[in-house]
Amino acid sequence: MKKMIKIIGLGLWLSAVVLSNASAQQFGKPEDAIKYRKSVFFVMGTQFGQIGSMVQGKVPYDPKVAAESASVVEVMSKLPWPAFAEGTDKGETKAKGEIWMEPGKFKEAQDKLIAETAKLATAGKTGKIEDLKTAFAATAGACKNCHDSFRSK
Ligand code: ASC
Repeated sequence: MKKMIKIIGLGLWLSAVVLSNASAQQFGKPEDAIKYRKSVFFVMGTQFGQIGSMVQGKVPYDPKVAAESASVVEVMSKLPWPAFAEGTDKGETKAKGEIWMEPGKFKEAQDKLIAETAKLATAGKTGKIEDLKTAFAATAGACKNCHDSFRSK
């Protein structure tokens, strides 16, 4: 029992570290913020693509790999947002001005992605490809929803 409380305590502490770190991230230069968020999206997209290949039958389903990828996607989904700081709308970026003109709508799209990737991580842990398929489609919908409004082609 004591051990369980310790483990739960550690889990809460780790979540707090990840969340506070995600929200407190600071950048020296606008181009660093742009590079950071693009790096996060690149890792997220690569790991998500790995799950996509499995649910689309392009590569054999490996439950362990899929579960790990889904967990990485879940963590990544929390990280890019502070990097859309004021003054980072220009440069090597496809970010649309709407991000800064409609912050409420942008925040909603972030929250939707974070919620869907949490479900993706849960689905990854069931070891059932059907669960993964459903969660993959919902997460892809959240990606697309945000890209349609906030990323230029
Ligand atoms: C992916 C990926 C995206 C989304 C998006 C969904 O695999 O890299 O950006 O899915 O294409 O429509």
